[in-house]
Amino acid sequence: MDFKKSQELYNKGLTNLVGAVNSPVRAFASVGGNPLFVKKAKGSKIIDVDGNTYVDLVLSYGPMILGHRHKKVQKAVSKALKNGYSFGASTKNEIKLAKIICEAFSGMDKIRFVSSGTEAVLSGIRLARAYTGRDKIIKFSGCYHGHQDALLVAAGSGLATLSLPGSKGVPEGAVKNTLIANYNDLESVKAHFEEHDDIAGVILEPIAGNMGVVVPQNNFLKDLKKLVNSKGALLIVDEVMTGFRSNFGGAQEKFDVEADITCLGKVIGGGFPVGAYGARNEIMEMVAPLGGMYQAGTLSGNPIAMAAGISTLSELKKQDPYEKFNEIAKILEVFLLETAKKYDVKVTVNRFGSMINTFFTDVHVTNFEEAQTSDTKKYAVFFWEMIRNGVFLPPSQFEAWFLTSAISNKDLKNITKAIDKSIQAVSNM
Ligand code: KE4
Repeated sequence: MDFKKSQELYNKGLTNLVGAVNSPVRAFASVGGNPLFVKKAKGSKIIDVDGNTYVDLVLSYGPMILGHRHKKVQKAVSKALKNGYSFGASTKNEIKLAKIICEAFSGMDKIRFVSSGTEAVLSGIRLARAYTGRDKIIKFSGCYHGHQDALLVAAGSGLATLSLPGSKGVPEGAVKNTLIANYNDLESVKAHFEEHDDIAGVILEPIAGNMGVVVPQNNFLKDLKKLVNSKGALLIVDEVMTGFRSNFGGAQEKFDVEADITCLGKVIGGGFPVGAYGARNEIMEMVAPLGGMYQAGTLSGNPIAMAAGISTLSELKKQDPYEKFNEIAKILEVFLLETAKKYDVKVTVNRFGSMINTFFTDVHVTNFEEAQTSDTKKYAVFFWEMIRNGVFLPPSQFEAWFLTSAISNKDLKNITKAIDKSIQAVSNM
């Protein structure tokens, strides 16, 4: 397997693109080596510019749940293109996609489309503040909600202290209203409510997918919702990654917890730029043009993206692949654990629906601190061995692997073969 053309494009890309990428994780910084450049994809496969074919478990970090270039989506997009690309005016398909999504989320009467998950979350945060008249927001360490200033934070010295900017260019003022709690630790949330009476909302990923996969333990989500609402604050559930991934609708449904505000992205655009936020009427009616909370977007509700979203969700509803996802994820989990045992490599595996990943640690990972016990050098060796054996994983330990309904039994065989060779490579480090 050679990566010569990717290397050439990488060197060329360095001239006008920062790190030759348009999103940092694509630079492969945490696994070393240079990024692969993709030529095309179809179904469960992705093909790089050197002609190497991989079973794709990145799926554009979630959106390609039906696999690449699904015929129904391709047809819907081609049809939409014939009518025009963008109008700056409303279209019928925005109503259609809004209806499909609101019917899938019990807590959502209305939705507003935007063009990315970041935009969905920043709007959701603003909405919580507009509705409650309060300023502070609690987020959980290890959860990622896009790159808005207020949520690019690092924990202060003690958890209860105020946050510090987590990125250059984020002023202290931008994070002074952001508090950090520990995932799966209700006490850490309670501590903030004891300290502050101006908390507008608490935001979390219902299944965390940005620290590797971390699943809520016991009744964490239910207890959190009760606590948050008892304090007059709102629960903002960031389903950008989890929405329509583990069931048709939100992961919140799996835990029988109804968000006050839901943020969406990825799958609802089927690979085109779509984000969204939604809530019950009394909250959404705060949003302009009905209410005083301003939010806008030139390409919001873009007709091509709407066509992709409608066809993706309609096909997903028809396929109902969720049981199949659970079965495949279980097979991968068992195989990973057995293979790690065979080669005496310490791993733990977390999964939920079509999201799974392995940590190179023997710690059961339930929060970011535990996730950080994973040996990222071992992950780097594992990643490149999987690449060489035809499987494309996220180039970072702290991401989720995604399943597509286009995966075949042959793909599964290739993945398990690759896992065996890759875990063996880790054991020989
Ligand atoms: P975007 O702005 O990237 O569309 O969405 C931000 C976002 C919000 N909320 C959650 C839970 C997310 O996972 C994301 C984005 N996820 C990353 C993958 N971990 C996107 C990949 C990337 O940054 O290139």
